[in-house]
Amino acid sequence: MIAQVFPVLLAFGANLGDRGETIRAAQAELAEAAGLEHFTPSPLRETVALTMEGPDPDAPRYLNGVATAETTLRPHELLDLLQSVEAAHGRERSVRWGDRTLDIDLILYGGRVIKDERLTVPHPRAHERDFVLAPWLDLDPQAVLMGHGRVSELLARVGDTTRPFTEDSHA
Ligand code: PH2
Ligand code: MG
Ligand code: MG
Repeated sequence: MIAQVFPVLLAFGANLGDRGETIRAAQAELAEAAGLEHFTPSPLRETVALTMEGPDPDAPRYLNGVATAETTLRPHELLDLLQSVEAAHGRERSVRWGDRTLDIDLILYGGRVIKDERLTVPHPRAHERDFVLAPWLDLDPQAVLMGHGRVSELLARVGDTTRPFTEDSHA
């Protein structure tokens, strides 16, 4: 039997360590992973840390990006893969929304709606996060977030506080 293929959107974030190196290394691992094809990363953006108390300009800044891909993995298999890559890059899960070396979130999985203890898809806050919307728009100016509409309009509504990140600026 031929496995079904689902388009997915992944979001990447890091605000500790060599952020760009970590995200690009994680993306290279995912691009090679079994069950993920056509892995296409966005440019990275420099963003202010959003904490439980709101944006914190004094916290270490994040680099954020997204990637599109196609997968034959089931949602929880893909989540296992993402969490294994996070763990390989020193991710510790202690403080909610705390500083981290690497966060990889599953934003969209085909047109599926998933809600359980481990996974909520579409990601419940993607529509209000410039650090997800802006790099996604870089990758796909026509992008639409299921349930919320055009990414260009969502980003205009929330306001874009992100900054382009030039990856060769510190090479
Ligand atoms: N991720 C969080 C909490 N806050 N802030 C920025 N700028 N970027 C993130 O990726 C981010 C965040 C929880 O996952
Ligand atoms: Mg996250
Ligand atoms: Mg996460």
